[in-house]
This record gives sequence, C-alpha cells and structure tokens, in this order.
Amino acid sequence: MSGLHRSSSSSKNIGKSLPSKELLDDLCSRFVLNVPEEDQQSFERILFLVEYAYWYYEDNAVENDPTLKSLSLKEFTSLLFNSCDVLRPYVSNVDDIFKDFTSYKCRVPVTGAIILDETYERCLLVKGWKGSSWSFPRGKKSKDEEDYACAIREVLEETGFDVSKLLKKEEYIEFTFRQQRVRLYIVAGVTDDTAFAPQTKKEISEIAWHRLDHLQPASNEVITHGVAGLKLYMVAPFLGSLKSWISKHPAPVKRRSDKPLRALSVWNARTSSTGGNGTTTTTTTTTESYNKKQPQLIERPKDTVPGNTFRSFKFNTSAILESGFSA
Ligand code: M7G
Ligand code: MG
Repeated sequence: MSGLHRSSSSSKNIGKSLPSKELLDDLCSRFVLNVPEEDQQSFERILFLVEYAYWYYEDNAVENDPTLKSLSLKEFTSLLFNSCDVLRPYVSNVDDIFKDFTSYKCRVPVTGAIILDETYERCLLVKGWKGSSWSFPRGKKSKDEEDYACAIREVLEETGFDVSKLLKKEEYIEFTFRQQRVRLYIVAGVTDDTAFAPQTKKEISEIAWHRLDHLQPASNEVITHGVAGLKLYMVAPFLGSLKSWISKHPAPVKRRSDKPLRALSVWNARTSSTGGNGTTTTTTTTTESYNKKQPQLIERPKDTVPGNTFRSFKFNTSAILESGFSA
C-alpha cells in the first residue's frame, strides 16, 4: 500500500514535546546503524531505515508516552539528522535527501493482486491507514524479488490471505504510471467468507469486497471516485482490462440478476482485535520484529540513476565505530 501522507500538525499535538536527543540517538543506533554495511551505502537505503525508526517512534514511543508529539516522516527525518552525530554532517542537505527519497519511492516497481469473488462481480480492496482511499493490495518490490513473489508477500502482509496456490504467473494486468511499473495478478474465484486481516500495523484500516460496477469512474486518473462515492487510488486504470478479462473467463458461480451482491466489509481496524491467523494486531511491536524487516532492500528502479544527494553520499563508518556502536 502506498500511503498518501498527511501533515501531523493536528490539534491533538498541542502542548506535546519533541523526542529527546536520547530517544533519537537510541532509535538511530537501533535502526540506522545496527544494519549490515551494505544497507548504509546510499541515502535511499538510509532513508528506508529512517522510515522504520519513524514507524517504531509513532507506533510504540508515541503510543506509550502520551506527552510525545506525533510527527510526519519529514519532521522526524529532520530531527534525526539534527540530533545524531553520524547524520549531522548531512543536515544541510536533508531537504534534498528527503525529496530524492520520496521521488525514488515512487519509482520502485509495485506488484499486487486483483482478488475476485466467485461471481467475478466484486473485488477485494484495502483502505490505507492514513487517508481514505481504497486500493488493490499491493506494494513495493524488494531487491532481487520476483514480481509474483512480491505480490504474494504484499497480499499476505496487507490482507493475511495466501494467494500462492491461486496466483498464475501469466495472468496479470500491468501499467506504468509516470515512472512506476504496477503489475496486478488476477486471482479469481475467492469465496466471500474467506477471513482477511492485515499482518502489518497501521498500514491498513479496512478490507472489503467492493462491487466492480461501483468502482467505474468518469476518468482514468490515478485518484478517482467510484459511483458509490468511494475514493480510489490506482484502481480505475485497471478496470477496463479487468472487464475484458472477465468477459473471456466465465465465473464459477452465476448470480441471479434480480439479487445483486452487495459490498461487504470483511475487516476493520476499529472493530477488530485479531488478525487472520489468530494473531493479535494490536500487540506492541518489538524492536526485533521491526529489525526482522530490515533486510528487505527495495529494488532499485530500472533505468534510473540515483539523485545527486545519493551519488555524493558516503556513510562515515569510522564515525559510527567511534561512537561506541558495536553490532
Ligand atoms: P510501505 O511498506 O512503505 O509500502 O507502506 P508498500 O506496501 O508499497 O511496500 C505504505 C504506507 O503504509 C506507509 O507509507 C505508511 O504510511 C504505512 N505503513 C506501513 N508500515 C509497514 C507501517 C508501520 O509499521 N507503521 C506505520 N505507522 N505505518 C506503516
Ligand atoms: Mg506493504
């Protein structure tokens, strides 16, 4: 899920304090310095680590300490660069580094799945935690990861559902938006009593079956509104090809036309406390579980060169060693 970002300066932040230098140093050493050297080679890698530190800050530190201010990733990045010795030399470039990182993120290829029910009248969409748009379950490819493997992993992370036995490698719809390739595998015939629940924290807020004929928008824009007023993100451009796929593939279950199926919400963060495999989604995520995700290196977008700030970046490893850090 590629989230749309929202400014954190809301009224609930009034009177709250910024994280201490001690906390920022701790987050920096745990998430940014405590990784293999390979991951510290460029700013785009560093910024992915900063993002993990940020999620940990928001999901754990802020949640456990109500006096702490909730921040945007940009604010957090700037504080971290200002506070931590190894990052401070680059603080004058932090705005450019952040800009390059966000544009880099938008070029990493994305794969996922269009999951259809048994009538092929509804598809499964997930709603992002921030914002209110619905999209197909999907996400960025890791380094050296096959397209289909990324789709299986992202669908599992975002819905708790394993499509590995159902996914056909040749059955997909693919588009390139600006510089980002998006491939969605068609996984058809999933029963609507299947249990879904995301495995990640604060990424997905709701999962639902939506009627395809309610998604058809007036345009092919990336952000659109369906006929039911649904806000959609990168759904509309796939609908044409999806309809033609459906017209060539008979659905396993035929619906009576006088009894149309309704949209069906199957998981909601507000009302649910358990995940699809019986795992609790509200448990405090430990540093270890965040650390486990760190080896996930993002694939470098093809035919692109890193931005200037990345090219000139060389992490000062001796400063890290001098800071007393040991792996
Ligand atoms: P992603 O993993 O960067 O993208 O998550 P991908 O699915 O395209 O690979 C997309 C968005 O979900 C992020 O920009 C965040 O807004 C949100 N998000 C994802 N994760 C794993 C977390 C998390 O652990 N904590 C929080 N607070 N937000 C997350
Ligand atoms: Mg994801």
